[in-house]
Amino acid sequence: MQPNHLILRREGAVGVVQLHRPDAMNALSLELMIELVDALEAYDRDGDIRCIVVTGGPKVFAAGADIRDMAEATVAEMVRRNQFARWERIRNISKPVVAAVCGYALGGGCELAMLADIIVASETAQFGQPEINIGVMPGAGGTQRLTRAVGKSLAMEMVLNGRFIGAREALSAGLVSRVVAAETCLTEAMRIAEEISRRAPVALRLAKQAVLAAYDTTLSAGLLHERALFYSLFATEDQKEGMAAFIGKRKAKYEGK
Ligand code: DAK
Repeated sequence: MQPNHLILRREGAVGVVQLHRPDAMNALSLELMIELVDALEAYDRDGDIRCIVVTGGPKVFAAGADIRDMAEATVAEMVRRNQFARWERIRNISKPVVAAVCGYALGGGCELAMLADIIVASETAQFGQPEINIGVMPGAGGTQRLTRAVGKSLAMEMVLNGRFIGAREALSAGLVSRVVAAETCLTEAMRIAEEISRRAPVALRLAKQAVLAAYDTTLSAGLLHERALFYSLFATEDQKEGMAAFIGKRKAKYEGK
């Protein structure tokens, strides 16, 4: 069944999810979030997909959670909705995810972009956590992931004062990995995703896991974790294939085995 607020397409081994709620700045309504998590998990299970791209429209990635969904909610209702579980499922996507961000990535939109593994920003991108302007605060990782990415002082300005940062500032602060012209943002993200998708699938997933572990382990625990994952890759056919291909001066053909 086609989702209402997403456009899904695939190019080779890259699965693309485009947020599409243009009349509401791609606000992440409850329905959109259900569709988004389902789509990401479907790509994660799909043996033909090796990398995922998440994008929005040319003017807005996503302007946050849908304020209308939350405006009248009580604590009990928010608890019952258990939206954190849904966000957690995005965090658990095991294949690499690249976000292509044009225009506003605000509140939950910025948090969604930060759940991606790589952010490609267009010159027009604006990142912000403006929840303070509507009497709340980030609720899907903004205070944690943003702080880890850009450091305390800038994160505080963004969270306490609703300051937006543009693409260049996001690049120099370490929030995004590159800035490109608006017209080429999705193409560039697709190019990176396509390149990633040619690499050994099991190694990709474990390498992603290892980098993410750096967020919440000590260096010693992280190094041990990395070592165990590294050893385990010697049980894969892809490791034999990759190394044999290098030595044989030919292109490796990875099967994800
Ligand atoms: N929610 C609902 N509608 C939104 C929206 C949003 N976040 N953002 C924009 N819209 C709607 C506007 O109401 C307007 O609708 P109509 O009036 O035309 O029906 C339409 O999109 C166009 O918006 P504007 O007329 O405002 O357009 P402008 O170009 O003037 O301004 C803007 C664009 C993006 C600067 C502005 O719309 C804006 O400031 N939007 C709100 C940004 C914001 O405050 N975002 C944070 C929302 S709170 C959680 C997980 C996540 C979250 C919470 C909990 N759990 C796991 C529990 C996240 C919370 C948030 O993100």
